[in-house]
Amino acid sequence: MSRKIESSDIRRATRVPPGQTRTKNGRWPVLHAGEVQHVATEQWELRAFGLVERERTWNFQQFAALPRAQVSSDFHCVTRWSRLDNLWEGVLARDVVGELTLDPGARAVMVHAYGGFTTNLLLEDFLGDDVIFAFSNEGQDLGPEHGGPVRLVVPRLYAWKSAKWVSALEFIAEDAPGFWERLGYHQRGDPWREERYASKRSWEE
Ligand SMILES: Nc1nc2c(c(=O)[nH]1)N[C@H]1C(S)=C(S)[C@@H](COP(=O)(O)O)O[C@H]1N2
Ligand SMILES: [Mo]
Repeated sequence: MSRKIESSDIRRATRVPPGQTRTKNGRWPVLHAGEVQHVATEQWELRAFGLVERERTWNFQQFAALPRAQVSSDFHCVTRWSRLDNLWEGVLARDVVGELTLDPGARAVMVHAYGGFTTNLLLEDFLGDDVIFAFSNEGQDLGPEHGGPVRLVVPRLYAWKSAKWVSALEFIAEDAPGFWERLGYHQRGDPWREERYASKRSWEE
């Protein structure tokens, strides 16, 4: 049986962050840089490396056997659409990290995706109780356009942190910019604080 988790944002009096507009009738835009990645479940794997005691790789079958959870959460794209009340099912980031022994020096994670996309998260954000590696949305397996067979979902940050076609977790000592962050997007991306762009380019800091 899978645990049910409600993202704390679901209980806010105001659900739509500043500068955002709700998508109508459950519409779910498809957005990414580059090409849709077609990764068959038989090929898919998730690798954990960097500041871990032992590197680890799960194939799809092994990953799907980890404890399951369902997360209800909102999804906010920095291009100003928000899709409320998503039901995701998958494996919590906490439970994935529970399978690893992180080095005490690990402070952040670089999430890698098939196709070369990357995005960075502080460990405290990655280990939020609502962060999930999702197989499905509203009971439907994720198609390739939405990041299937497995995507990350980080409900409390802008959706560019929710890497589709996730392939690896690299644990690192210092936060470092990923794909969009290097192009001027905010290092953290909290939609409630409108952390859309970095005030300075990260390489100038
Ligand atoms: N691998 C990968 N994941 C990605 C992106 C990307 O370009 N590549 N774009 C992000 C952005 S900007 C958004 S808004 C969401 C969109 O997810 P969706 O297409 O399922 O709505 O995916 C995120 N994950
Ligand atoms: Mo986005």
